[in-house]
Amino acid sequence: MSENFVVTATAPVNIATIKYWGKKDEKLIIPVNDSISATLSSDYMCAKTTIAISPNFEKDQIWLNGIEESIENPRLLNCIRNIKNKAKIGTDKLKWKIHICSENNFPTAAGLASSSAGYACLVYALSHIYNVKENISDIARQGSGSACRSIYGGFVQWYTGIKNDGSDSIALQLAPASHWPEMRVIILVVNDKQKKTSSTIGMQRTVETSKLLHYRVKYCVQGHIDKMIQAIKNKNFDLFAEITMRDSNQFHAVCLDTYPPAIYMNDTSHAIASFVHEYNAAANSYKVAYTFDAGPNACLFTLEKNVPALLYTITKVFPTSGSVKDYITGIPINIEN
Ligand code: 2P0
Repeated sequence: MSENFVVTATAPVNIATIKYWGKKDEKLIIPVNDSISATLSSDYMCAKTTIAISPNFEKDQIWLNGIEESIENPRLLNCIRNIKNKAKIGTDKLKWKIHICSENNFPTAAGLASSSAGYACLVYALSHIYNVKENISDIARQGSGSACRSIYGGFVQWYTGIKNDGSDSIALQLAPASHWPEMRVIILVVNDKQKKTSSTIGMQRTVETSKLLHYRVKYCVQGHIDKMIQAIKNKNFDLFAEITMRDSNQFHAVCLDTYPPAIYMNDTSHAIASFVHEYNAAANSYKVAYTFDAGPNACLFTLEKNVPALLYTITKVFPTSGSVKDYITGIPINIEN
């Protein structure tokens, strides 16, 4: 692997069922609470990154979705530096300039977890170029917090950790996708425009202004984490669905408690949430659960047996919504050469 000076990797997004929102260390990206997510199959929603190093390149350069961007991005430079510090290639090659070309096959920064896939992919590709074999989730975390969870497939927990240097703030797999192969995700794309308040700015403002966040972190999240682990372990969809929706609702309540408020859900998002509750009530059981990230788009978790009837009803109730059906994956990151 150390002789590969061009590498292409793909990495999928992950969808949090227990949300990360707020940092206790902005620079190291250490979260205020643990979070749990499911990594999707890389077929539909993924980032693809090609990295090359060469003695013939004159300068470091990066292109995102075909457009050249400044390489002077502190998080990006941090990831490159951290990987190079662990590199197992000749020192001459460490001096070669780097070209990075990254693209998403889904809307960037529309609250569809694009940064999670982007930085997971970047750090993974870098680790192959520079021949780094160690755990890289703590490096991916320093690119974008949620990226550390996309390093693994299936159901993943990102631990806050207790060390000040963030070295134990890492992601680990709770269960592989094969543990619960019936689980499905349906994404309802409500709006694919770039969101007004980035997650980074939004959560910073929340930490500074929301008392509700402190209540959430002190009294609620650990309970959600414990129940979510139990739900995944026992394949208990009722519990999984209830906790997923409760945590999403609390996260958006915290966003609303932020001052000025960070508003991510719109009228259609709320209509989808109401629809889910009505759909479950009519069935007298949990058939589906919603979760919303920092944007209006809905991620619905359901079981394979429920997908046909659910999709049929969704297309009747929300005729213009674009939807993507996806799976929880066991192979989070692919390397192409
Ligand atoms: C999550 N989100 O757990 C939550 C839920 C959005 C809502 O992780 O500042 O893009 O780069 O660490 O990772 C979005 O946060 O923020 C996010 P940074 P990131 O998936």
